[in-house]
Amino acid sequence: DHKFWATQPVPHSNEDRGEEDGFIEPSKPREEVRQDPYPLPKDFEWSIIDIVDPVQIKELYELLSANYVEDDQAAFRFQYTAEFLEWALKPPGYHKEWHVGVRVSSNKKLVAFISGVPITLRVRNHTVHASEINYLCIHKKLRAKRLAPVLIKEVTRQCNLKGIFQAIYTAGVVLPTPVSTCRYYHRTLNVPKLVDVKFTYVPRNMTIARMIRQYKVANTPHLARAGLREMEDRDVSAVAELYARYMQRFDMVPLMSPEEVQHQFLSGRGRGERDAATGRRDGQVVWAYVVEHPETHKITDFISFYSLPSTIMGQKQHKLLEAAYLFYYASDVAFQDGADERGLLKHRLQELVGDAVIIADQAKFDVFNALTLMDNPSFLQDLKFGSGDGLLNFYLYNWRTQPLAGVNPTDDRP
Ligand code: YNC
Ligand code: MG
Repeated sequence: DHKFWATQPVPHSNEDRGEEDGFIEPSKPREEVRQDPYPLPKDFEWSIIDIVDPVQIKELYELLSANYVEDDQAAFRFQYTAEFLEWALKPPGYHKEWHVGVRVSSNKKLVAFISGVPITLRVRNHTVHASEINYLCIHKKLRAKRLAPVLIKEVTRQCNLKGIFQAIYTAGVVLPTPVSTCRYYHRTLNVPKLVDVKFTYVPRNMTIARMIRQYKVANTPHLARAGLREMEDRDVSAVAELYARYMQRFDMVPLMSPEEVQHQFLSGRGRGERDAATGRRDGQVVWAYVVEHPETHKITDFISFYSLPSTIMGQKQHKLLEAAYLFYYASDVAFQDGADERGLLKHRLQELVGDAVIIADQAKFDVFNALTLMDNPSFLQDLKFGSGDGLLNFYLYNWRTQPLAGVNPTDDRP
């Protein structure tokens, strides 16, 4: 049983979702929201983390790199970079009060964190102004002390004070009650390293040499001649329109203003010139490309991915697993009548994401990851992504809706 979650405005089972989409608890006027912070155990104090301050971002980076999410075997742990955190936590309209830290009172050491950032979601036919909750982390020495519920209630209070009463969050763990569940898929790039660090293995009846050939990718993107190029500032409005139109296909999507498009796809592109060999920039977090039609100069497609390395634990030779994650994409092929039925969209997405895989390989990523969401299931297998053992559950706070098309975690394995 869930002592904490039982008290929260979330569906307690799929039968508890009701007929009509909408809130579970009504919003409150600001003066009715609790005004004082929730009490912490003695010796601890609340601390708003100022992400603009290099000292504080480093403290957060250090807390997460030692204590954040690990895989089930405790072989890999996410290692968010300072640049990544700055990108993730400072979207347009962010509130510094939603970056909630806990420090030890005596020495001010940062020992816990939770964050929210504003997001506008469309859930089926409703627009929901919500908070995206992420980076909940408690130092390993303070686990299982019921501190997580206090952090969650405090960030909820901070959201409520800004007039936000709904949230979206994801977790590997199953809580009451996922609105959707996705599986992770992995596209091997650096075969020898992934085998060395036991991210993958050489199957029986296979040799490493054959495996290297199997996962070899081309040197240059196939759509280069069709107008594939890096996204630039001048593309923001075209990409925002293409994104908005394409995302109409799905039941739960973030709606993005041009400012948000600029932030999500361009603000994390790093500093200075791209490295001649890898195409990477210093501190680059996000890679975004568009296809500009050679004659009409219309932006017909866009594709993006981000960099999120993991620490490899207990390994001498390799310390860091360089992983690229498929992010958003869109293609105007989707708007042609019958494109889905004729397989045109599937083919185009295969080219587009296949090129992202090539670019990531050039940029020396070891693996390219994707979830079974959006149109991903249509091309994952053809692009040699293999199903992983990780699942990601999606949750909505204080919002009722029927479960969303996703994956049944028990029957989607090939
Ligand atoms: C989790 N991931 O079930 P019950 S994901 C939510 N999300 O409560 P304690 C979680 N709840 O079951 P610990 C959770 N994990 O008794 C556990 N819980 O009702 C619940 N790991 O608390 C759990 N980061 O403090 C139980 O547990 C209660 O010391 C137990 O701390 C948990 O960011 C944790 O995986 C996860 O750092 C902090 O294990 C700790 O174990 C840790 O005794 C490694 O807590 C890092 C890690 C989680 C990544 C993420 C999304 C978080 C969403 C939080 C919910 C947001 C709700 C919406 C709020 C805004 C509303 C508005 C407006
Ligand atoms: Mg605890």
